[in-house]
Amino acid sequence: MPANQRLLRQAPKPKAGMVHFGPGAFFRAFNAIYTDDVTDPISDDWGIVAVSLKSTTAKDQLAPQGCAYSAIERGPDRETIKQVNAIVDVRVAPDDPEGILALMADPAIKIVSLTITEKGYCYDSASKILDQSNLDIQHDLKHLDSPRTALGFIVSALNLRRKDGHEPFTALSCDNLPSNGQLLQNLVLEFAALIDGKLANWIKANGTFPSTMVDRITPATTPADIDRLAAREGYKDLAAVVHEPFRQWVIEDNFVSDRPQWENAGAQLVQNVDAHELMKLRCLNGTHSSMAYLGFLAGYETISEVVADPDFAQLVHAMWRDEITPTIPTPEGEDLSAYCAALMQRYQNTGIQHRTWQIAMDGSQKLPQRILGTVSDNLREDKVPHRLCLAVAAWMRFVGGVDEQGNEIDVRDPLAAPLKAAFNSADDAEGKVKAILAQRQVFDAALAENERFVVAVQKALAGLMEHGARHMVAECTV
Ligand code: CS2
Repeated sequence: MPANQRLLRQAPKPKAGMVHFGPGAFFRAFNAIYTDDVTDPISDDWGIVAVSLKSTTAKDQLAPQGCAYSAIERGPDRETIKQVNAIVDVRVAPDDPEGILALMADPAIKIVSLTITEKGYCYDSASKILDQSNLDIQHDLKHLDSPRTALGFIVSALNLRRKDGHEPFTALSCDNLPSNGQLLQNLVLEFAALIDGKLANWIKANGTFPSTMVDRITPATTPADIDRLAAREGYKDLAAVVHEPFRQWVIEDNFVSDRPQWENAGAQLVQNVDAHELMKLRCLNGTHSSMAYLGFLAGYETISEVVADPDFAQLVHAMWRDEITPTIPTPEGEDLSAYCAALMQRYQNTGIQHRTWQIAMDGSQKLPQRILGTVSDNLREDKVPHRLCLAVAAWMRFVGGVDEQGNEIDVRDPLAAPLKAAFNSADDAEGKVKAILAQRQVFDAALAENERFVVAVQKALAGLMEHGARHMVAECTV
């Protein structure tokens, strides 16, 4: 069945006011929908130019459809479909970096937003500073006119705006990182200072980098989703996305100039996002990653399958109750136990097929802010969070690359090779744990050398290797 280009092209498009890096499923199911919901295509100039840093996939999917696509909202027993028209153009950075820089230098662009995932920030997650050993960063520092990284594009475009006498755009990080705006600002300033100290000072004085908390569960779209949509609607939409009904966007209200009225679609504009972000990263992403590794090892394919196992559901409840919520302040307007109860219902949504393998990706970049910070806070209170330690051990077993049936695991992680080598450098759990804890990009020295933590993870890994994930989860529920 051909793409129904006529159907997807009918809507008028707003003029471009934003550039967005990272046009994957999450952005299309989240930022683009919030923007679509509040933008009048005739009178508002909030169209989004979406930019991929590497892959041509988003362009291949969106461009033939005039950048329109379907967002499929799936509840446990109901599906609704919305056509989204917020994207006005889609580009691939390596095809035309100069053209993208020229666009970003244009004062009509008020906001540059990012969903580039943790590794897109090219930083050392333990020390939080720019990773100058990253080859793309090295390239961008030398070739500012044809960058490869989001940081390179932002600094280069801000440099052009400064030279042209324009104000900066607001740089809006929408990735799952604590104080993501502050982190982005620090990295941009560090990068800019390596180019020109005056540029760094100008950005510091004039630019803004609001932090945000973003939340909507959005699994990768599958061919079956596209076929099901085609059977229902009569057109084949290669750019379609599937998402849960829930969404939450908390944004620090600190923009250089105007912005879409996202609050009219329910976004919360606040003075400080940090408590919201901590709650979301630790309660949601922390248990998501725990379920991803333990669930994958136990042979479960999706999160809804994982929480259908009463032992796993019990484990997650116990993590929230004893190990996670005691470490976080309650954000204004939230109730932590209601938040966690709602999370469990979201995980149970069988309309959403969120694969444990997908969430397990890039664990080396995710673990510090999702789980290890919580572990450290517990240890500071003289408590050993055994369930989170079991999740850390499951991650170690996962990156070891062989599942409980002896099959190879397709581990996707920038540190996959050193982690696998560390796992294989010893025969027993004690040695494996020591070798992996020595990875300073993931574990800070204080945690890696905490004896109670080391022993808890060693015991958990030994148990996983001997008895398997299901057994260990059942042991850990009380
Ligand atoms: C997930 C997140 O893939 C993952 O690592 O934990 O993408 C999660 O679905 C979102 O953060 C929910 O807002």
